[in-house]
Amino acid sequence: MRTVVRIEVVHGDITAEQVDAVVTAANESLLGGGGVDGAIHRAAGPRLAQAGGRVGPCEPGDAMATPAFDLDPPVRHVIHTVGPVWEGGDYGEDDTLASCYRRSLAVADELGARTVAFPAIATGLYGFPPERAARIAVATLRTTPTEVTHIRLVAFDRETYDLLAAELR
Ligand code: AR6
Repeated sequence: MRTVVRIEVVHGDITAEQVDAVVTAANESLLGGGGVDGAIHRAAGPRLAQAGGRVGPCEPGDAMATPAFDLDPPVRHVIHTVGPVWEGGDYGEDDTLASCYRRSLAVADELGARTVAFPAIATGLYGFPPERAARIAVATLRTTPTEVTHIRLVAFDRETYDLLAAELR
């Protein structure tokens, strides 16, 4: 296996991405929540929560797949990953976050997904400092062996966009 060919940052709503798989920043239940998870569940429809309930629960740092249901093609899969709740940084939060990105790529490989969109996992409700999260996201995605060819880092706000763009330079 090689590493990802292309990683780019884009500004916008992840539910509009045209990729094989979208990653959601879920909670352990995989039944849906707020933030990006809420947006993805609204777009995918109620079957997403039912499917999440069947495959979950999911531990922080792990990732699990379901179909994408009502999300528009070409999106076929939702990869649910659970970030760390930020507790100051001394509780393994960095490793858990890196594991979210690694495990999401591994699940994408199992699904045969080649293009994957990621949100800024754990930087919303879970409170992970955005700059530190951007560094971990880019470093992990750059170094993890995978068959995924193209990653789109979807920033919902300007600050996240700028931080990810700076890491990619
Ligand atoms: N597209 C892309 N990014 C988005 C979108 C969107 N539509 N909406 C929000 N973001 P968060 P977490 C950004 O809170 O911190 C849920 O309730 C947001 O601005 O969604 O991992 C789950 O069920 C931020 O940059 O996820 C869990 O309970 C990033 O997505 C909990 O929140 C992540 O923010 C997970 O918290």
